[in-house]
Amino acid sequence: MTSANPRVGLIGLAVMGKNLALNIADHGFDIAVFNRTTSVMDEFIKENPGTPGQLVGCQSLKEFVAAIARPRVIIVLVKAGPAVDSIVQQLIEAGLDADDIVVDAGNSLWTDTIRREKDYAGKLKFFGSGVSGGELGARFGPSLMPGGDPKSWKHLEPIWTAIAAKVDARTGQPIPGAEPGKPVQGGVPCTAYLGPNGAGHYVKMVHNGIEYVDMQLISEAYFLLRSLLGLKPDELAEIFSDWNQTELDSYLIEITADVLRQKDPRNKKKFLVDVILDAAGQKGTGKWTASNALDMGIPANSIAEAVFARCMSAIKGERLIASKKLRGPVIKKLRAGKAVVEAIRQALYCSKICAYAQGFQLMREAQKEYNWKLDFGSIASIWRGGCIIRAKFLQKITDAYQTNPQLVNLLMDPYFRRQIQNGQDDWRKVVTLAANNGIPAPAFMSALAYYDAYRCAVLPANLIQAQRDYFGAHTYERVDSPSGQFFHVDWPAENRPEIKA
Ligand code: NBP
Repeated sequence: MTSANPRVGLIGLAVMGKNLALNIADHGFDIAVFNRTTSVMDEFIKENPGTPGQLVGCQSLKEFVAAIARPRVIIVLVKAGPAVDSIVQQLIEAGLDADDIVVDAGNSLWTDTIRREKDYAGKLKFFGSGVSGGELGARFGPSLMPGGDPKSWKHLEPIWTAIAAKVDARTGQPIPGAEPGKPVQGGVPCTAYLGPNGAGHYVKMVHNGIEYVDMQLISEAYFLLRSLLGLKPDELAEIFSDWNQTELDSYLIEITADVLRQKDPRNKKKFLVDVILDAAGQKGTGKWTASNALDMGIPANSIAEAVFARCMSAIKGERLIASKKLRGPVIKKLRAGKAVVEAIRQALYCSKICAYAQGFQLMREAQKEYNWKLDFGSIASIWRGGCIIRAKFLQKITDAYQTNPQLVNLLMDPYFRRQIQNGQDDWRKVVTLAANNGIPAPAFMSALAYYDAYRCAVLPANLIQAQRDYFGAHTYERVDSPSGQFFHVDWPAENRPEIKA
């Protein structure tokens, strides 16, 4: 017999579910757990005795539903997609009440969350929440991005606030040091209610889109340093460690230094990075972000470029053949010196600012489309700890949106304007170096193109409009007539009159 009295349950004991369940139990919440393959659950219970809150293993969903006090808060962490609907359907059959809250904490597509909230209305309260931070984040403090009915949030809030990563209220820096059974006390939790229906999953998707660019930019910096300076991985690790003491201070830079120091477990004379195949995988959230940018007509070109860069990496066989046939310049090695390293650091920082600017532009557009009221300062602040893109400079983004909640683009914030002003000469030099030496740096280049296009009062789209009118009578607006008036010329005959369309 158990003395436990869970108000919360969790379904799906893979990497994320196991760790999140332990995190919840560490904070004193009794928690019922279930996994489709029940042996996984049995093993999990056996391996984890003595958490402050009790883990109650359940052999069936009926038993699981019966074990939780009402209104139930049930966290689902199964593979995103049809498995979520399958589980919800089974929960309904197992006796869930209309007041029970089902929190989909996986990487679900935000439109699925909007649909599910409607589909299950009256049967249960469906709620979406992004969770970021991978295995360790889930265990000791993730960044949590909840969206759904505000009344449901009231039930989830105490749990989410307790288990989220914490940052120092004054500096915004993550508070380290959580360990099993001893969660961090104090600090500001990296979670906040973001808005109704799909808002949480949308923000999580954009987080992942930014994560794709962040990783691509770091890999391009690594590749340039390596190709131009001929440095070895452990020497590069030192550079990344140094960069982690600057504005680039972030989880991804920190782990890059670790990765570069790692020796091959099969052959200690080699570095692991040198024996890892250069073909990057992806699970789809970057692609969702890029295709949503295309759907909404928002220029998030670096996010798209980062997805395409993974696609390019994946066609390794074709690249191998092409590498023997297609010619480019011979790389002119440079002498390793502070100036080149600093230029690449600046290029990385300026490009990173553009990538975040694009991500926030996307969220700004989405909130119009879905009638959300996203608080961008709050979003940046809950990304300061726990998640994969956690970084010191997120505090600056929080500051920018707190100073001006109507900020149109991050590039227009005085701090970020100054940063790009300081770094852009180096950024341009690095992009030139990459082009002249034939070293691919698509995210650096696309970020610079984004910056230059955004600051350009006149783009060559006038010519595009003329071409469109020529071949398809698509009409154009004139710079000397009010906006919304359209004209057409009967091309190509000379001196044909302009017709108001
Ligand atoms: P996976 O995404 O690998 O899913 C495995 C879990 O889903 C197992 O518990 C499995 O049960 C269960 N499952 C599947 Br598959 N199909 C099911 C079905 N039809 N009915 C019931 N259960 C089913 O696990 P994960 O990597 O822990 O991720 C969980 C969620 O969190 C995903 O949405 C993921 O995208 C998201 N996420 C993952 C990370 C990460 O770093 N891994 C980070 C952030 C978010 P079984 O044991 O019976 O097969």
